[in-house]
Amino acid sequence: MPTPSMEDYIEQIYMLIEDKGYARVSDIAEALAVHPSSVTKMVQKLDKDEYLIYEKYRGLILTPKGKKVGKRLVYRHELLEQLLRIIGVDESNIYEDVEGIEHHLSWNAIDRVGDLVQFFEEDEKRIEALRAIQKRNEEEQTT
Ligand SMILES: [Mn+2]
Repeated sequence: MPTPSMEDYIEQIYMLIEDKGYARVSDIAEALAVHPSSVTKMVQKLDKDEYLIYEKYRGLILTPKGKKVGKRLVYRHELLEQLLRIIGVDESNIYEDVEGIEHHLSWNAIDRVGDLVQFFEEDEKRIEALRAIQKRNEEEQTT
């Protein structure tokens, strides 16, 4: 099982490769706001754990295991963003909130969040009903 920090790296590397076709140490460092030497260290660990293959001058590629995990991590992040958006969390909080919770939910909980997002998306009226409750609560707070 990857640690939260390993998950952040695998997630970023997967997204970089999806976007640009490659993931350089410098790009990963920038995306995660960490020092390149930390990236090198982590990439070596991820290589040892068979999530990727790292060759100093040739860059890195994800193994099938790394791709599978990366895909799930990106899905999890996007799903949690969808959830927070649906429940009406301010857009400016969404990214950081997801970064704060994503590593701490079981895959079982993620699957159930998936059901909940689907529940709202299948019928616009359900979102409207939630918004009505939120409006009522806000009005109660200000009176
Ligand atoms: Mn994330």
